[in-house]
Amino acid sequence: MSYNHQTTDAKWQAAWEKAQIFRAEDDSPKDKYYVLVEFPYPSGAGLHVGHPRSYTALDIVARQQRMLGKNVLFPMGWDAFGLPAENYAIKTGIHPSVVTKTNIDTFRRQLKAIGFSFDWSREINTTDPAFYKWTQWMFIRFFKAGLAYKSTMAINWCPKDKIGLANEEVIGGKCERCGTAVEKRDKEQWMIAITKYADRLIDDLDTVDYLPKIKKQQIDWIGRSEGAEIDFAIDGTDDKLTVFTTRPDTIFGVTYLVIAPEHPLISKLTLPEHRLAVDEYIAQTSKKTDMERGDETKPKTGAFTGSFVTNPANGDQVPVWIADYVLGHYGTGAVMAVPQHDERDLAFAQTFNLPIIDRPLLSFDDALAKTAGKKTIQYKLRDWVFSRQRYWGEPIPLINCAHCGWVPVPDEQLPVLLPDVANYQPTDNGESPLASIDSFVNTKCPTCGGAAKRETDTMPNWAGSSWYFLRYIDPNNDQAFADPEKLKHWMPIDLYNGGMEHTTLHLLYSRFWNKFLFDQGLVPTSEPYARRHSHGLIMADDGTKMSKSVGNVVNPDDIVQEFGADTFRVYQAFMGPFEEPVPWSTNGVIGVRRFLDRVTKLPSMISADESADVTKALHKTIKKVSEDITNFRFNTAVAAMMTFINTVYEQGSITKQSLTTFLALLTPFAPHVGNEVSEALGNTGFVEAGNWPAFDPTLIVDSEVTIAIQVNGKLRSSLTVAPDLDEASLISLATADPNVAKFLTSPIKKTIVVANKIVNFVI
Ligand code: ANZ
Ligand code: ZN
Repeated sequence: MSYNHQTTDAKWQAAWEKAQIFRAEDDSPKDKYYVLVEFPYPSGAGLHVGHPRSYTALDIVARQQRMLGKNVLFPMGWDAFGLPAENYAIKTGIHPSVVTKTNIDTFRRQLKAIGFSFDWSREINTTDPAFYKWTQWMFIRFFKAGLAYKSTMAINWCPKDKIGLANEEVIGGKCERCGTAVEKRDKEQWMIAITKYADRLIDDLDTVDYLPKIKKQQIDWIGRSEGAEIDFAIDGTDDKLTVFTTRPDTIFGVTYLVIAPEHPLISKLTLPEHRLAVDEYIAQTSKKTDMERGDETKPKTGAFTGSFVTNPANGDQVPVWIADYVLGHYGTGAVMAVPQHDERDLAFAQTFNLPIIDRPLLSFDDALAKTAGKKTIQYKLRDWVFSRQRYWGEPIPLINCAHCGWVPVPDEQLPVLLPDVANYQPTDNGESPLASIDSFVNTKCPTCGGAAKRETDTMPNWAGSSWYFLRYIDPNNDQAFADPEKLKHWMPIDLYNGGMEHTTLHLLYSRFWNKFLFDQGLVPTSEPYARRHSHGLIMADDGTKMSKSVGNVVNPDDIVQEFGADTFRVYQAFMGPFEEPVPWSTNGVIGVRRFLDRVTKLPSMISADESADVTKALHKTIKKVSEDITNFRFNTAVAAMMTFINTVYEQGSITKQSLTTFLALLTPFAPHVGNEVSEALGNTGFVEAGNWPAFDPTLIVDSEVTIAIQVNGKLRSSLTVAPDLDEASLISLATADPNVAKFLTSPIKKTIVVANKIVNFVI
C-alpha cells in the first residue's frame, strides 16, 4: 500500500473541522440545496455497514452540489427514543439517557472517521428536552385542531410479563422476550386522525419526484377503494347488516354473507344452538394477527350463526357466516360473498359446501339502483395509534381534569420532562411506568386550578422523526421550532434518501405531519420532500442478511482501520446499483484500495503535456461522473474514474491541470485522497473550495466512427471515417469499396444513411 490512510484520514478530518467548511449558511446569496439522510437510531451495536450506503451516496451529492456553487444543508442527528435503550434499562437499571449518550458518542465518532461532510453544528437529538418540547408543542396543535382523540384499541398484551408490547415485539404471535402467546387487550389510546389526510397523501404525490415504486407503495398502503355500502335485512328482526363491496355489479351472485369475528352484531345474530361453536371460533381467531388471517394459502375457517338475511336485489335468503378472512376494521366488517367472482369466497364456499351460482353481472350503477346502496370510499389506512405505555418516549402533554376534561399543558410549561424512575418496567395493569410516580401524575388543572392527573402514556418512536428535518433548519431556537424565514429559505428538502422499509410508516407520517403544520400556517410547503430516493440493503458476502447471531456482520470501523475511509466510501459507491441489494465483498474492497493507491502515485507522472487520448478520456469522465451522480449511478461513476486512471497509466503522463480536474471529480467520493494528492501537486486550499469541472463537448467527440456498408440490408463491408462526414463523400467512398462494388450489380434504387452508423444501398 502506497499511502498511509491513517495519517491522511486524520489530517484532513482535522483540517475540515478547523476550517468549518461544511457549515450551511442561513443568509447566503447562493441557491440553497437541502439534502437529507434518515437519521439513525443510535443502537448499542454501533454503526452498521448499511447506514453508510445512504450517507456515502448523499455525501457525494452534497459535496458535488457545494462545488456547483450551492449553499448546501447536509445535517445529521439521532432518532434516539426507542425500545432497545428502554429494555437495556429494565435489565441493568442504567437510565436510557446514559446509554443513549454513550451510543451517540460512538456513532458520531464512527461517522466522523468516514469523513462525511455533515454540518455538525446542527446536530439534533429527539430525546433532548429542547427538541421534544416542540414535539409536544406540535402534539398540542393536533389536539387543539381536533385531530388527536382518545379511542379504545386492542393492544398486544403479554400475560406473563404483564406488559403491553409494541407490534415489533410480537414475533409470530409470541412475546419476543418470554415466548408466551400474546393476547389482545382493549386499552384507551391517543389516536391521530391521519385518515383525514388520506386523499391528499395520495393526490399530492403528483407534485413530487419520488421513485415510482415508492409512490406505488404509499398509494397501496393508503389503499383507497371506491365501492358501495349495501344493506341486507336480517330475517325476523328490524336490524340490518351493511356490507362494503367494490363489486355491486355481482349482487345476483351472492350466496351467503360473512362477518368478521369482531362484528358488533354477532351476539344478536347467533342462534342458541350455534353459540358454542361461534364462541369457540372467536376465541380461536383472537390469537391470530391480521397477516395470518389474510394468508390465502391457509385453509378457510369459519362458523355459521344460524341467521339469514335478504338480498335486496332479488329477495334471496342467504345464510350469515363468521370467518376471519373478513377483517373487523375494514369497510363495515361484513362482506357479501360471491363465490363465482371472488377467489376467497370461492375457497370458503368449497370448504363449507355453500352454493356457487352463475348469474349475469349488472353495471355498477344498475346495481346500486337495485339495492338502494350508496357509494362510499374506503381506505386501508387506519388512524395513527399515538400512545405507548412505555417510559422512553415523549410524555403526552395533556392533563385530565374531572371538570374540564382533557386540557393541554400550557405552552409556557413545555416541555413536560420525563421524570426519573427507579423501575422502567410497565405496571401490572399495563400502564406506563410513569403512572406509578405520584409526583408526576398529580398536578393542577391549567384551566380551573383543581386537582387533576397527567396523561402517563408516551409517544411512539415515530414522533420525533415526523418533523426532525424542520429542526435542522434552526436547531437552537428556543422561541419556535424554527424561524419562519429560515423555513421559507430551506424548505422543501431537495433530496431525501432512506430505506424502502420506511416508505409506509416514517415517510407517510412525516408527510402527513408536515401537511398538518402547513394547514396551520406553520411551514411554507405542503410537501416536505421534493425528491425521494431509496437504497438497497447490504447483504453478507453469501447473499444472506447480515446478523449478529450468524456472526457475518461487517463493522465499518474495521474496514476504515485496515483500508482507510476512502476505500470504504468508494467501495460503498462502487459495490452495485444503488437501489438494489448487494452482497459485501472483501475482494471488492481490496480492488478499490488498489485503485486509490494508483491515484496517489499519479503526481510522479506529471509532465508538461499529455496525449490527446488522456485529454479526451478526462472530458468523457467529467461528463459521465456528472450525469451518474445526478442519476444515482454511483457505481458506474466509480468505474469511469477507474477507466480514466487506466488510460493515464497506459499513456504514462498527465498534466498537472488535468490531474487537478480529475481530483475535483474524485474528491466527493474519496475526499481524503483527493485533498492529499492535490496538496502533493502544490495546489493550495481544499479541493472542496474549487468548482465542479465542466467538460468541453468538442473534446469528447470520437475522432473516428465505423460505418457498416450494406447492400439490400446485408453487411458487405465497413468504413472508418471522421464523424459526421457529409453524405455525398460517404456514398462515394462506399461505392468505391471493392467489397461493396461487386454486389452493386444493378442500378441503385435507394440509399439509406443512418448518421455515423450505416449506409444501405437498395438495388
Ligand atoms: C363482493 C365482491 C365480489 C367483492 C367480487 C370483490 C369481488 P378492496 O379492493 O381491498 O377494497 N371486503 C369488504 N370488506 C372486507 C373486510 N372487512 N375484510 C375482507 N374483505 C372485505 O376490497 C373490497 C372487497 O373486499 C369487497 O368487495 C368485499 O368483497 C371484500 F367479485 O364484495 B367484494
Ligand atoms: Zn379543570
